[in-house]
Amino acid sequence: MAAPGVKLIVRVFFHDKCFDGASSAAIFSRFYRERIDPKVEFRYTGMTHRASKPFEEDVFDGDENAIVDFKYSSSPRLTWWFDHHQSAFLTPADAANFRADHSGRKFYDPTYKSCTKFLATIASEKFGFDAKPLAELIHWGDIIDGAQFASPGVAVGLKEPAMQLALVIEAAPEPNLVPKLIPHLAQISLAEMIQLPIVAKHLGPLLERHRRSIEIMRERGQARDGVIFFDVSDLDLEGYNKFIPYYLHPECLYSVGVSASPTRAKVSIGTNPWKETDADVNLATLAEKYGGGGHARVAAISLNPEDLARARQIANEIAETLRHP
Ligand SMILES: [Mn+2]
Repeated sequence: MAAPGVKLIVRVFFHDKCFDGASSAAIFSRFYRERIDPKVEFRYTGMTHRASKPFEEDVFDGDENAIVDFKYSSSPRLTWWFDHHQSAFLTPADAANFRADHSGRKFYDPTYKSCTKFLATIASEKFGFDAKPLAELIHWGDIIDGAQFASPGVAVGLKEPAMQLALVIEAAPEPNLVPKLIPHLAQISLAEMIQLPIVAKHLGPLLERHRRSIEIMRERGQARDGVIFFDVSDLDLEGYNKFIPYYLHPECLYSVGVSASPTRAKVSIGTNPWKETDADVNLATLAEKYGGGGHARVAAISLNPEDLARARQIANEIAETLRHP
């Protein structure tokens, strides 16, 4: 506990532009305030997967420093960690550092479909946190991050408040928007979240862009031997809905896409969630060969923006591998 009148500063690093990352940060904050220390000020830092080292030592500037839904750091200043990504450790040394940790505050389980549900479960079971008021958020965190939608039409239709909020979190062109949403996310309903002016102002234009992106993918996507390939790196389309390829080509098992933004060139690889039982390629392992990572069923490789030609080459190689596994 901090001294009377003094607020503890807790820095929370979370997977940025990701519904699961935002809801993990929100649930962590509510849990911390209710079960660890009520006099706390949270500072949120969104993390994106980049080619270079994600955490420099000087970023851990809180009294406590937490990472949720993102890679481990072996920094002694890291005091809390929750993750479920297969590629959670940048190096074997980081993995060894985690295994040697006995703080009881760093948790990893790649069998969870969402960090949201993992964090809520650990907080309840080990720290007596009441996660019941967050049932809606946990339910949707697991559906969205685990791609457990009933059909491609549900995933692409974006009718539910949770789906609309996920769109704003993933694609709103406003820097540092998600840290402004996190303080509300574990406090009000998802229907109320999308009424917040900072969410509502983005929703209309993003839904329109989403409809346009479906048409672009319809024109660009090439489906062959069970793999959909598309290159949208010449367009401002990063953050497109990753289920559109399967909505347009439900017969395909894998998708491989190339996109670009001012900060990176990106190869995205995915498995059709509605045909998952047919899949036998671990995409995280495949991506790791090219310096990327992710989950068994969805993974990505991020390169520097000037390496777009290399990204295209990698995407073509991976598409060829997936056509003939
Ligand atoms: Mn996640």
